[in-house]
Amino acid sequence: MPIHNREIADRFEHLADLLEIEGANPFRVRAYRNAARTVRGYPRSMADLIEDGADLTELPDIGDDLAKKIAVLVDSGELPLLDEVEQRTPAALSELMKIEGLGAKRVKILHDALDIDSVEDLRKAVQSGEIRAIEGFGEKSEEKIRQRLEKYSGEERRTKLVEAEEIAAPLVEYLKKADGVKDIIIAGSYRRRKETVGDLDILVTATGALSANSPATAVMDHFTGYDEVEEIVSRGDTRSTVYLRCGMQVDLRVVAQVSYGAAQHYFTGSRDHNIAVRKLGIKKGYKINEYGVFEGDKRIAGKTEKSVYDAVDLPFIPPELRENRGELEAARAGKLPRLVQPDQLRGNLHTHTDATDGHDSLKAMAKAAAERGFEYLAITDHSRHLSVAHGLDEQQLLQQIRAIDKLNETLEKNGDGLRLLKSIELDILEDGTLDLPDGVLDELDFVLCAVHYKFDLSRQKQTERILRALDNRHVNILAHPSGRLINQREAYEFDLERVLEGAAERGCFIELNAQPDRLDLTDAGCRMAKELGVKISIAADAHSTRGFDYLRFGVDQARRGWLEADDVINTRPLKKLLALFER
Ligand code: DGT
Ligand code: CA
Ligand code: CA
Repeated sequence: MPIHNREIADRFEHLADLLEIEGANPFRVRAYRNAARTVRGYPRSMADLIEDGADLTELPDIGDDLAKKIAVLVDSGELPLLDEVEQRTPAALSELMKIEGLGAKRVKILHDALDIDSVEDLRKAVQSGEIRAIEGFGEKSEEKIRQRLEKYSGEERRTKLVEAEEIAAPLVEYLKKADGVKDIIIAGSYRRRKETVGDLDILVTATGALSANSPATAVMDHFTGYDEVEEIVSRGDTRSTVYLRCGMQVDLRVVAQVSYGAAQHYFTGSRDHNIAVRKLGIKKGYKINEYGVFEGDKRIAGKTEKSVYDAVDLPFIPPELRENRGELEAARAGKLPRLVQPDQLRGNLHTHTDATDGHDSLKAMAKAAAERGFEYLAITDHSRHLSVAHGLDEQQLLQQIRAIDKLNETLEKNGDGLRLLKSIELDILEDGTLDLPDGVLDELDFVLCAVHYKFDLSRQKQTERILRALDNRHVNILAHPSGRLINQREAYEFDLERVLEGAAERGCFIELNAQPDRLDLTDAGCRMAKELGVKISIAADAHSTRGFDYLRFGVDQARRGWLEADDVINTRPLKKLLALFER
């Protein structure tokens, strides 16, 4: 079986973790992390690319050395450097790094001081009170670690939506090939576009299947015979559950054509939404389940999803809203939001180039944006404080500004319809001041600012730090407002409501970062912003020309947060957008 991109990426991440713990050169560590990111998100498998004779060094962040390592991994499943590093540094230390608040440095200190090699070791050390005695830790740290350990062990593993897509896409292609399969849909949280999914719930209809003496045997045989199936948990005539090699659970149900809409509705959920809809049915004397809407024994609806909603006198409710968070009431009142759609975005307001930690040049990014039909693209490289990303100082930013002006002239001459906006992703320093002086900020079209370090301030200090940054009249947008990385790093503590109120008062905007591991704001955050009158920028935070693909995940999240086109600043034409940046 060929190795998955995900497996390759995991190995590189693991290697990067261990190297970081060893105190290796940060740029070397970052090289493996960047490679992991490239491989993980790549639409074709490395194994296929190699088989086709493709040159892997053409991929972003993959040089000769990494290309060779990938080739060896695909060929033999081995990453010799990782084996070598694991000889020196216990493999389980990289798991410790996954515990919130324990970076490479602290993991190394724990290892050196107390010989802590695993989560279990850490737990014991916390219980015996040994941590507080280590220099630089103290009682407070020990307590924090204890709390985070509790959370860590209790956490069920959910899969990021982007990874679920990578797992689901080939499976769906495979299922389409089963004898007689007609319709196929992935329901559940996947269809509601939740940022993470627990398992995949797939529904199919098939010709011939489910008639009196024709159970869905062929479809089930085909499903359980999928190459990636590691374990068959249960197998029935209409329903089977398996675990895939990657650990993902998949439920497959074969449903009759007459029940397809009811099944879609039921298995899309959420459970709370279903229960609320079923209650509406009961009021009208109907029974609603996954087979249909019934009046007595008579099926009165259920072939399409719309027919289910029709039966309870409601308009169709988009899956992203189905969380029983007021959508039924809104639907009944004719007040469902007209959710923002991907094609309504006219540009992107968060982009990096190879001047800092992006992979592609200014020109390449502009070209890719023009090809997508963007009206504008803001260049927001990092500022100097973020040295690991080669952040720009004042002179370098001025240089970039001149380059953008020049490129804009060319773009205008060529009639490309794209305008580059001059901006920066400015670091918010610990005291809430900004990383570059006002003078140079005056030269920009707008300013994005963000917290990139000192995540451990108290809630009050962090909130004040951010508000102080927004006080600067040059600042327009707060990027990835909570700093969380899904499954990797929790949000820093701060008062989102106060920050949103502060943004509203100051005429600032909040970013919904579309990177599938950020999606920061959350859906609830989007709704809060909308209620408090703060508009959102759905931004790709593109680090390469392919990075614009992520915008759709941002749109998914915005839709879950009830946002309409008007709530999103980058649905506006350029002139109107620029007017919003006048504070
Ligand atoms: P997940 O997988 O944890 O991300 O979340 P879901 O929403 O995909 O949940 P899952 O896979 O347990 O079930 C899929 C859908 O099936 C769920 O959204 C609603 C429906 N469902 C499951 N169990 C029940 C139930 O006990 N009652 C009702 N009304 N619906 C259920
Ligand atoms: Ca599910
Ligand atoms: Ca399920």
